[in-house]
Amino acid sequence: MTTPGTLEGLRHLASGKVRDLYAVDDRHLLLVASDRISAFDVVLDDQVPAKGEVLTGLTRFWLELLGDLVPNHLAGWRASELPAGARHLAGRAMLVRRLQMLPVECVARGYLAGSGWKDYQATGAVCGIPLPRGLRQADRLPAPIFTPATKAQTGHDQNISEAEMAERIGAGIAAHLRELTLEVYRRGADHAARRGILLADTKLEFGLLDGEVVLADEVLTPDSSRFWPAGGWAPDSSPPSFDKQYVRDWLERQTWDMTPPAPRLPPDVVAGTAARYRECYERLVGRPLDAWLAEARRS
Ligand code: PZK
Repeated sequence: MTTPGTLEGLRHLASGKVRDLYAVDDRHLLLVASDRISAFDVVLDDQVPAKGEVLTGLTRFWLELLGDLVPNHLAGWRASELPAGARHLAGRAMLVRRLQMLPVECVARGYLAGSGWKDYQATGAVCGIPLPRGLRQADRLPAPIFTPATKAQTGHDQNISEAEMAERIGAGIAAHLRELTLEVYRRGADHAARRGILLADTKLEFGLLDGEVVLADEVLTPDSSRFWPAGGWAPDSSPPSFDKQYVRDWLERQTWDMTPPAPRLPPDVVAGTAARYRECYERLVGRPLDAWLAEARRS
């Protein structure tokens, strides 16, 4: 279906856990979101139907919403805009402009979760940003914070201070990325809250094109962000993620040491997870996922 390395006429460049990247020409790449799913850092053997279309449809929605804030890498998504060998992937594929990627992960957090919670427990701060005492896991922060990280080749990204970020990419660009990331978070969190979803945090990637900062990669998707159902949020807990709740809950009940391979998922867990991804798209975008698929395949 979306096996990496086998797209006709396109050279495979790289694969992440979920997405595959291909060269199109000097100036363009093809970014394909598969139906693969990871949990506890392991890619499962089961796929979640239409998960890739949810990631791509959401990214396209947010990039349009954010178009007045920052230029982005999206160059085409309709079947007619994709390379001939990739038209069958319309809905899950994006033609993107080839950027010089900036080697930092730009993270904004509105709530205390994941590595932010861990750092806070150990130091009372996140990426060197001091926070009030007495915060609990999943607490809302007094204001959203910018917590950059470096891309680790293996394992987890490493949180860094803004000073370290400035050393890597320059103080001017670092300050610009900080403001863009916080504004993307504020707009995304605002929009999601009106649809009953909390945006706990999100990770963005940027690149340069002709000296201009450009928003890249996937944007405000369940794979790059923590979405929590607003109704299920409570401090002092690890709120279930909107999308992977069934998978994690089920895996936690199995006898598994969290090294590959993971146990195969029962059909009802796969179906429940697919329904959650679809619901995530439909709540945030306000339109059926099938409308996105039809639009992408039409032309
Ligand atoms: C780029 N990645 C991460 C994503 C992978 C790896 N517009 C761009 N121009 C140049 N490079 C990239 C992008 C984007 N987006 C993104 N690595 C390079 C990545 C998906 C699968 F294997």
